[in-house]
Amino acid sequence: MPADLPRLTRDRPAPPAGVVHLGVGAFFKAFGAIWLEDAMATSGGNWGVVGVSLRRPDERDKLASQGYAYQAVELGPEGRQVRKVQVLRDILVAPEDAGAVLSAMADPSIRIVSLTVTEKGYTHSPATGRLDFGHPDVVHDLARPEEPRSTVGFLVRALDRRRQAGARPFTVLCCDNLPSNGRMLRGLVLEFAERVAPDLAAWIAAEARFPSTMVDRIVPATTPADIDDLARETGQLDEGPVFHEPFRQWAIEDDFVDGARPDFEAAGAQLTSEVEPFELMKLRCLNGTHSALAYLGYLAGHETVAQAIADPVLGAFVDRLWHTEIVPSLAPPHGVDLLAYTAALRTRYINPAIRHRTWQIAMDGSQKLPQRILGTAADNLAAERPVTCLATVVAAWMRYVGGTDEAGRAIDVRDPLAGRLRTLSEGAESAEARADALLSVREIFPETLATDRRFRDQVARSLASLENRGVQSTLETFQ
Ligand code: CS2
Repeated sequence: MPADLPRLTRDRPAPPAGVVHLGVGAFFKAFGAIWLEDAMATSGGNWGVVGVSLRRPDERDKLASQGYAYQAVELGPEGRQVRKVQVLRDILVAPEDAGAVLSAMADPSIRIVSLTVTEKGYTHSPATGRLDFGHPDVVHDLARPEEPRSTVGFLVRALDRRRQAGARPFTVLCCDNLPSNGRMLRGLVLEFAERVAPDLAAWIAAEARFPSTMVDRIVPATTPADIDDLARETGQLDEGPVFHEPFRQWAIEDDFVDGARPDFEAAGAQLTSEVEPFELMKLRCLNGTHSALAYLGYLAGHETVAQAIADPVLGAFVDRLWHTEIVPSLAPPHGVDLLAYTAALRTRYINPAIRHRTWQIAMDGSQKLPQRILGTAADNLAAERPVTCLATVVAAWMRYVGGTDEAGRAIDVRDPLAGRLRTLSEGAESAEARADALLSVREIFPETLATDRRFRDQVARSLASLENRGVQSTLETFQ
């Protein structure tokens, strides 16, 4: 990297703050931040963003010396488009100063606290959607509410400060890939608040708002090579660029405290009273097949989604998964043709400019499988529809968390339950025993699903086949 390149700078001041965003990472920078900027460009408003990193200082360290401006690079089939995003005002790092984060959230000029903290950031049990009171961060935050560590701990304490100050609450805008994400987060916040003080819980239940949303844009992690290439191309060093596909979709339940929100509609978002059909469609059709391509693709030696979907055997498997098991489980949102939707997904996956690593998507499977794969399987079983492909995705995940790929190389499995999953996998003497051992993890698999013979037997069969014959020949039997 030529060290003498000038640093990217801001060319206009950030708008006054109206949003605190928890979890400043590539997805927020390429999605929420851009919608906010677009909404302000058309309709005005003070919706500048104070970002919060709940874990590491990296994002602040990269962006501080460029005034929190960065570039968003759209990677289309016909080339790239670079845009400077200037909506971020600051980034606070929670472990360095939890008090500063709480003060920002308690400031009455903040009307929205939005979140992209990933599935595991909610300290809940993925199978039940209830708060995990045994989680070390939840235990900590109940004991020391002034110095929270968890997302839920921050939300409850900040809302409490506003209540005590006689201020209005903020709207909590969840932007993670969880089913009924706003409603679920409201439940977690109320469970926690109930333990702190029942009257606080009652105030939050009555006054705060937690709209559910469906968010969609593919944004792979930025690599050092991406940063170097962009610097060479633009002649400026930007340490925090993001790279994303052209497509974006945001369906938002129109339920904000005092109706205070940016004009998202002007920027093309869908404000609706019924967001659930959008969420289910996206989680099952997109994220479900993303996870399928991640586990099967990684095991078969494919580095990216574009490579995996281009593999004829994997591509045919994903088509079958959509058409015979996912689409039949869904009631489409009004006016949406699900076959056109899945065809468009295929085109998005194939975009070779997007290097979305299967390894990245494979992360945190224990937190992702329930809403991406298992809900679909449970619905299909209840309606006597097939689960063969869905069970095979679960088997591929089991093979993956075992920690060795088909060429005998170690897999760097990242998952909050990684250690336990590995132990269960290694302790079992056959594929069948391994399937049963992993199906017994109740944070992931509800008992009714895990003990359903139709599902359990297919998982065991597919796992045995993946172990003995590999991905390619296992999937060939589906053709
Ligand atoms: C992906 C998502 O990493 C993952 O698990 O499935 O981040 C996916 O790219 C987005 O949800 C697309 O909107």
